[in-house]
Amino acid sequence: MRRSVIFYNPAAPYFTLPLQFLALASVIDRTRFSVHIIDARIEQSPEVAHAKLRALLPDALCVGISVITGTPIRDAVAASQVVKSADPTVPVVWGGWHPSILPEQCLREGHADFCVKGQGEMTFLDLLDALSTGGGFESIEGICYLREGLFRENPPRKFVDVNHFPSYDYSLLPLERYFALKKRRQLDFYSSQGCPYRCSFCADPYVYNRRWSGLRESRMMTDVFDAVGRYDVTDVVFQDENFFANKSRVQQFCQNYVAGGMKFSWTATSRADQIADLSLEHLHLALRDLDRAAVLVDARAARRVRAPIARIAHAVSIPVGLVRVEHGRAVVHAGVQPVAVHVPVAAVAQAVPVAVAVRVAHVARPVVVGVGDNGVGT
Ligand code: B12
Ligand code: SF4
Repeated sequence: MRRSVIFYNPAAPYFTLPLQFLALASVIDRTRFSVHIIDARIEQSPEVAHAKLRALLPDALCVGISVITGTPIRDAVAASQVVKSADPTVPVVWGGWHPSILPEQCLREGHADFCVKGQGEMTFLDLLDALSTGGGFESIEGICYLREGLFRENPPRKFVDVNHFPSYDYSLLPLERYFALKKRRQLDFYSSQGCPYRCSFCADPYVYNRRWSGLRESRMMTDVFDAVGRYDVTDVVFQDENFFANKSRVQQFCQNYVAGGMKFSWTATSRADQIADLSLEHLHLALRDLDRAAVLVDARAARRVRAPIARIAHAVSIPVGLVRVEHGRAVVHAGVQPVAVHVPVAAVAQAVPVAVAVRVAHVARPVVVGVGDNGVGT
């Protein structure tokens, strides 16, 4: 009988697709293991998600929980406790950004049996092998665990080029439910992993050690355009840490987007200086369908980015607003043409010094650029 691998996404008020589970599921041999994804975000309540989790435990080889720092930790802990109280023999694996940064703390709190650090695909595959065959864990790169109270951190796993991984199987998710909750047919897509920069406020340099790898243009194009057509998608959100890290990849994507007469809108994040460094020709190409744009910037970086923003505004002949985030509040910057912006209040409250995305109201093709307190950002 196939054992089940259960993935659990803790409750949080967002409806972003759980791409991490599509990434992990893409490498799992599903003739050996059956994969179940429970996303507490799309369930009526965490309790309903916990009931689903409990019901799946009898066949479970392990439960993988994805954890980012902040409020989702509360339900990550609750879900781990559900597993431990229903069947303490089922191993709980925590992966994602938070356990990648603080694995010892996560393990010592007693909620996880294993933490997976960084890129999860190959590490999780090895862990599944060991769990299903009763093999040892000492040789599995990228995992941490406790043995007789001692924290064991195995050597790090070598970062794998994302082109080695299969395409995501979006049919593993109830996409229509996500579209309904998002109120648009918006698809999240991950076209690259890691980031070559090291902004002081960011988790990326710790987790990916400044490595970056992106899908080759041809693969990216096929995967994105295929998903858009198959699921009748109107908006694509690239959830890459740094979509623009490789300029020629982006240029080719834009060219094919235009040549293919694509109609979907797309959003991606970039370091502000990557945008500011674009040639005028490429700025025009990138921003050609915009009717306005906004740059959200930490107050301390406002002065430094004013000149590049003025240059962008001049080049594209559209209103470009600069929104300062000051003491947790968004302020439309004087002297720059104001635009109507909707900044998610919760995001702004946490935005100092981290830059966050801004959605520009009534914009056909929104551009989203953020800047951190050291003049750079995502
Ligand atoms: C989508 C997103 C959001 C969405 C939804 C967040 C959510 N809670 O789901 C929104 C816009 C709401 C958001 C908000 C915030 N976010 Co955010 N967000 C992202 C983003 C851009 C994409 C996530 C994604 O889909 N990744 C794609 C998947 C494939 O990658 P992955 O999750 O890393 O998964 C891989 C590995 O981590 C691992 N893995 C992951 N889970 C698991 C589980 C198991 C069992 C295993 C084995 C492995 C594993 O394997 C996967 C494949 O390699 C990431 C950056 C990024 N690119 O990851 C930031 C990121 C997660 N966000 C971050 C931050 C800081 C925030 C905010 C605090 C920002 C702010 N100041 O307001 C808020 C609040 C978030 C919260 N605490 O609830 C940080 C988190 C750092 C941390 N310590 O956890 C990140 C990493 C950005 C960064 N570079 O610093 N965010
Ligand atoms: S903030 Fe953005 S550009 Fe800076 S290190 Fe993080 S992902 Fe890279």
